[in-house]
Amino acid sequence: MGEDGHMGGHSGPAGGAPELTDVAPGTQEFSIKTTEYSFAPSKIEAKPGPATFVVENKGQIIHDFTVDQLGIHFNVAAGQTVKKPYSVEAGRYEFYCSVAGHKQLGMTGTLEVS
Ligand SMILES: [Cu+2]
Repeated sequence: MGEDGHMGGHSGPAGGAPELTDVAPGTQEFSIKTTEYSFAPSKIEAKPGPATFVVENKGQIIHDFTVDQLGIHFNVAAGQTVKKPYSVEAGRYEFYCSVAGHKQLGMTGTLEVS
């Protein structure tokens, strides 16, 4: 049992008032797929502010998603999808997998925030 089923999503508006959600206005979400040994896409363009990264590991071994300058770092086990909220500042950054050797094998990309 790996899922706690606590997504809390509502669907279907019930009236004229705007729906309230638990997502802050302006929150942007980026879906990234990873495998041995690459990220797709390898270039992400974001706006400064809250940014949620959703990394799906379609490979056979663990990978992670790391951006040193922004304090982003989380592991994604094989076959898992991990979603993490962060905040990003303007700049051009390298993201990569910090598992030993993986960056050298091609697990890098560019995160451009402007
Ligand atoms: Cu990796």
